[in-house]
Amino acid sequence: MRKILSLILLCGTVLFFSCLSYSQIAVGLSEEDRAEFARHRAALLACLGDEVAVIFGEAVREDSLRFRQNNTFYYFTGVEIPCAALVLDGRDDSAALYLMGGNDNIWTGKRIGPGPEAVAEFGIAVTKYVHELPADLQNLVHAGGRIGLVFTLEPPIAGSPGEAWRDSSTQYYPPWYYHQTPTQRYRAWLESTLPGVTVFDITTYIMEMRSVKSDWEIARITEACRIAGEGFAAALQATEPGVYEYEIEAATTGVYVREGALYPSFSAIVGAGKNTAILHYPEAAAVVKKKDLVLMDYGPDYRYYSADITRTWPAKGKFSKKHRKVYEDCLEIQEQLISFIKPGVTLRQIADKNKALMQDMGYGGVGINYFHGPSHYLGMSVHDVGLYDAPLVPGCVITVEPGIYYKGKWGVRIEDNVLVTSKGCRVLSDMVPKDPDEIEALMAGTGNTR
Ligand SMILES: [Mn+2]
Repeated sequence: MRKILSLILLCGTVLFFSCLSYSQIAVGLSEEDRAEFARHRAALLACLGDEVAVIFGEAVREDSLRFRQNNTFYYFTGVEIPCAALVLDGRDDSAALYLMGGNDNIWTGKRIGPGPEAVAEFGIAVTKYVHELPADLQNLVHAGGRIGLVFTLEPPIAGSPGEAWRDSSTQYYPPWYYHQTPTQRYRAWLESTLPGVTVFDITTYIMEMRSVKSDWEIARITEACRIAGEGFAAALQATEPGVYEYEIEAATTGVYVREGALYPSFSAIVGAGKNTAILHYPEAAAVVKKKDLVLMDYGPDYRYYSADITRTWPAKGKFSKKHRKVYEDCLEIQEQLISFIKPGVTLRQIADKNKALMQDMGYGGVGINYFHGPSHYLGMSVHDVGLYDAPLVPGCVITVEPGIYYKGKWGVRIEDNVLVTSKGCRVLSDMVPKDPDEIEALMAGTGNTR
């Protein structure tokens, strides 16, 4: 009887937890989600004082890839419908959501339009049709007035606001590629729709808000890290001499998508042999050879929050003496950097410390190392908003990713994601196998991912 009872209990537990994990990937917003987005709007309204701001959502994709909202719009609404807009009015602290109307039952199916369903789903009291936006803005802001706009918009996937869609992108690429950024288009449209109105930038407010993560945001990043752990375990097990680098990527991507991370945080960097020494090696198209190390830098985007993890492992499942020595030194440096992180420290100080540690350990000679920055902010974007010289505060999430490279030959990089706490920091990605013995055990099929 007791056996049957415990069996029932076990089945119940399994069922309970599988339902729990299923509900995590269900489409739609929870009460907690709505409350979080409402807090974000309230915080921006507090910054706006008596001013008005408009935030534009992402347009319909021309490339037929899965729609992904831009980070800023998602942060304030949770809306994943193309061509939406949000108006915040600081004079009465009100918000209005503008949506396209109607369902497309033939091609794309259900789409929430303005009305009671949108009010209930997004928790914004006023919902309207997007075509009402111009007239509403004209009623809200008159000549001589001001309207806030995000001048530095992020690209649809990952990348920090400072990295793409920037008005200064022509300094990196020929100007014909970036004739007009979305921001320039929005701004031009606002200026022609609202003659005599000054359009001002609200990016700074949003950057400050987003650089400190709430518990709700930390939970999403932690979930992204957990999914990464599963993905890397699959990658280790998919590795053997003779496979292509992209087969390792495929094993990982399969796990990410299965776990509800429908986008990657960025394109996978998977390299074997000398490709491990190319920091952002993009092809993932070479064959893994017996004596190679494999380096993978790849994270899932779980419901608009990123993980960014790197691990390095031996193709045949056992580190050579030479590889293991460098791997363990890299790990030692990473552990020292992690123990250095606490409120008040800046990313520049972490980078300086990284370089000093590497030089002390003999990795500063000719042909060795690039000394790339070992840390960047992480959040909705893989290179998230935050300032290089700003003292870290509790709630900041950053990466710690020292790398040791023999230029043109091979390299090791180990990357984890850490949350700055009041006392120091906490590693959010410690479920991803990292200890060399643990990696070898997992590849031999006897390990587990904890
Ligand atoms: Mn990184």
